[in-house]
Amino acid sequence: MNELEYDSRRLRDFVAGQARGFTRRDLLVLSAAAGAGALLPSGPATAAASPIVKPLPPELFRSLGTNAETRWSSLKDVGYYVPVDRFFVRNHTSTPVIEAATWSLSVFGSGLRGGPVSFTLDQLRALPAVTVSAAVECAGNGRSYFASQQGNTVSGTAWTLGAIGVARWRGVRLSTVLRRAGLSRHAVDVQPVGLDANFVSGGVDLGPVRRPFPIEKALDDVILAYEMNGVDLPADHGYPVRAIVPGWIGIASIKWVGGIEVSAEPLFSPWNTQFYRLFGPAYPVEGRPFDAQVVKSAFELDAGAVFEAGKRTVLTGRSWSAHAPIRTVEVSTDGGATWRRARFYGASPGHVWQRWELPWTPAAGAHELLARATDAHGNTQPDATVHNTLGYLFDAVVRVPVTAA
Ligand SMILES: Nc1nc2c(c(=O)[nH]1)N[C@H]1C(S)=C(S)[C@@H](COP(=O)(O)O)O[C@H]1N2
Ligand SMILES: [Mo]
Repeated sequence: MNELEYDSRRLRDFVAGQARGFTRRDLLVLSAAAGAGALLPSGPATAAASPIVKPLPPELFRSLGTNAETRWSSLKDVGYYVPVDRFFVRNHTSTPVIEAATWSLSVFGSGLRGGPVSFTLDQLRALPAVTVSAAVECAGNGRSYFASQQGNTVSGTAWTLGAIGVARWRGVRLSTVLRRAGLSRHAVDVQPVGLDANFVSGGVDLGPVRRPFPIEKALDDVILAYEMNGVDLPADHGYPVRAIVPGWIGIASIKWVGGIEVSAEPLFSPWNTQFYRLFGPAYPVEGRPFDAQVVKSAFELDAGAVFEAGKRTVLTGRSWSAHAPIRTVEVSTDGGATWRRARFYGASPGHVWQRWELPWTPAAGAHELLARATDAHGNTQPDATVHNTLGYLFDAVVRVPVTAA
């Protein structure tokens, strides 16, 4: 699927007002009512329950409201896959409690030949299963660097680089489910809908978390996952079933899926109109839609890490691109003055990310570490990312301060 083509087609539909469920006028009204600050999550629906169920020990996570990001230092000496105990969580509201025994998935809409079809968890598990290696990465991963490195003003969760995780997801291909449900050849868009609480922004109830993708992507590599790293999907990651949309921004991978709309007309939701579009001086007033992730790199350490001066150490990290396998990673330990090529190690199933290492013997004092990756299509990381007001797709080289003493 050519995402650029899809995005520009949907942009034309949107501007032409062919946006059932969410119009350009709604967007303008909401944007005016809400203001930039109100684009932040409104917090847990009830004060009693934590928005996240699993423990969030500070050595593994940085808590950010209803969300928690992985500490990169916690990925050192951890294999290719991110264990559930340190996998980041991004919740618009709170992790819901869902009983698998009473749960069912309803597939419905004008893109089916007949009426709605529902599936129990046992029925989904009885369908042919696949296992895929894929990342879930928030579109806002790295957002805080717009402010700290570039002096830009952005709104949204102030992630560093910990809003990504790679896991082995097992489930059923969405194509299998759609065909069983009676897919019509007129279907154009598919939209999973979450069972978590409606998202309220600026006093406006935007309904359940949902975001459409084109039928071409749905039939290509999307799965409905019920296992993560060999165990039942944990509550925070979408139990009992979530979508996994490889290569696309995390919001496409809807958790706690209760329904899937299959439509013969383009679908729109606040999550592809009001949010998850590029707004700002460099973009059209209606914003530029996007779906795919960009190239990024991270060191497996936390900013401010302290090394022993004069002692050889091995810097490690990971780089990733949604478009192609990583081809090279260059590292600078002197603020970008000189660069060395990092050595790749380890298997990379699915080429979701690439692990790398580089020896370094730091002199006493302050240092700035930088890593810059290039993928096999030549996509690389710029020195600065073009500003967008919601702080998405930060792909610039991150400067990591460390010291040796
Ligand atoms: N139903 C539902 N699905 C959702 C979300 C949500 O709040 N509700 N958050 C989305 C966003 S923005 C991201 S980045 C990913 C995060 O997945 P994780 O919490 O399993 O890491 O889930 C997506 N799916
Ligand atoms: Mo996200």
